[in-house]
Amino acid sequence: MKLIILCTCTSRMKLKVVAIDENLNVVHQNNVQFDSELPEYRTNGGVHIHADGLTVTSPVLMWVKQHGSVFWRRGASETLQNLDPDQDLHQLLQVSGSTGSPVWMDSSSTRQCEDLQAAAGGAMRLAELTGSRAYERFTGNQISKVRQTRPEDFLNPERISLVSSFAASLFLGGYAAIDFSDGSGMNLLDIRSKDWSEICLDATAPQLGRLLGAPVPSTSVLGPVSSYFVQRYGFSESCRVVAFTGDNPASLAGMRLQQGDVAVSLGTSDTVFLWIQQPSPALEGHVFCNPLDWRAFMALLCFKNGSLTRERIRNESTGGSWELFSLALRDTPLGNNGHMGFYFDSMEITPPAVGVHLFDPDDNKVSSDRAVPQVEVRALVEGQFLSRRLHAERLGYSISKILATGGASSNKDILQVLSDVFNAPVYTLDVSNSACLGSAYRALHGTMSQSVASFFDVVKKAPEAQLVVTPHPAAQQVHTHTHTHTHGHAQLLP
Ligand code: XUL
Repeated sequence: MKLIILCTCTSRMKLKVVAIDENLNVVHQNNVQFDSELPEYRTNGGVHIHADGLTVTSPVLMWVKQHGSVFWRRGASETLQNLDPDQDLHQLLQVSGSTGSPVWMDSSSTRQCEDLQAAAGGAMRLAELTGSRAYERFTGNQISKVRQTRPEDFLNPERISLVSSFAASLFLGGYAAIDFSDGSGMNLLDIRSKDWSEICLDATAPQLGRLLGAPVPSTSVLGPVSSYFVQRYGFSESCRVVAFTGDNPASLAGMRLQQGDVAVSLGTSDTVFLWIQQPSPALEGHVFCNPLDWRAFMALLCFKNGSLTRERIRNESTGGSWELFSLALRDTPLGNNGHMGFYFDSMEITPPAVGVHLFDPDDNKVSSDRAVPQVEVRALVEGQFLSRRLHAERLGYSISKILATGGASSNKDILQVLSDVFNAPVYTLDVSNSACLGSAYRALHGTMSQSVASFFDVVKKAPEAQLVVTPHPAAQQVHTHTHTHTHGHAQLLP
């Protein structure tokens, strides 16, 4: 086979890999489960949750997720360039990097967020500049917090990477640039000029521009793969490394999302994202630079209580069985006879709320302990999707067709609820792991002459998304009612 494009992609629980050939066929898929296969890191669900309940970190060498940061110590660049092909990477890298990397679930940097917003002239001004008001998980605020609270980790760093550019650095054997798209999740990048914002850099840490290096378009080729990978793993010397990016931008590529399509990812986090031509940032949601076309943008809404919350209710209400969870959805009516729930097991991102809020048909708040298990299952899933829809509509996004991805997109009963709540048909791709596939497509596109082939030309032979479910004819009526009703729970939709 002439060409294999290999890409890795991390999620909170596991590291995944997909390889495609030049005809876009998936020739290999695999993953490493962090908790069970790398028990030495002692993670739970891939992370360490600290005693304050807000700080969430992961061991750097486990290659976790976006919005994480890696602080390289002085001398690390030299280590990277001279990796000994007779040794494992994790042995060689003991000398570089820091111990715990704050990850996207972290919500402990509120003070740093407030300071950044004050420096930028307010939350809306910061959103106008960087695409988002200050968010705790965004890397600039995390860097600020490390500098203030763990000065020993900030002592003379040589470079600061995102987890995406950290992983690219390993393949490159040198520091890899941060791409515009993942760089948009830092509260530091001016999404219009595509350069670091001086105001934000100054408010975050001294010399930060130098420590981050210049950001590059997500389609950039960064250089040849390092000799370590050639000698130890037999990579071809002509293999090139294309800029790595975050999971949501990679998913946009994997779903070949075009203007007008809306993707709903039901994975580690639930996200709603779409391709937009012009940025109109708001106090809610994010605008990122587009990973496929540097002139365009992507809008993103992120919900922290996604799969983990579905898994908790599955464990508590249906004995850990997805079959019984699905049955509960089939056995309960659209609109759940007026029972409604909002489940924020940990501090939610959109909206910033916490706790379980379950309401009976008369709108009285009831305890989850007394709920009938099937009713609770539907209350959770309908509540999650109602919230996704309300927040997307608030930002003016109209949704007529949904492309679903992420782990839960393989469950047709969950997708039926998604379709009913949005009153829109739902499509999926064969591979539910669109972030990984998207990274492979991006790599293929990156290595071709981009003046000759656009991304969409390169992936035009990829399999089309398949229609999985259409909304029930009564869905619009039922959910217009619940929708109006939901607006009553104003505290959950601040
Ligand atoms: C996006 C975000 C999450 C993480 C984890 O801004 O924080 O989607 O990427 O999936």
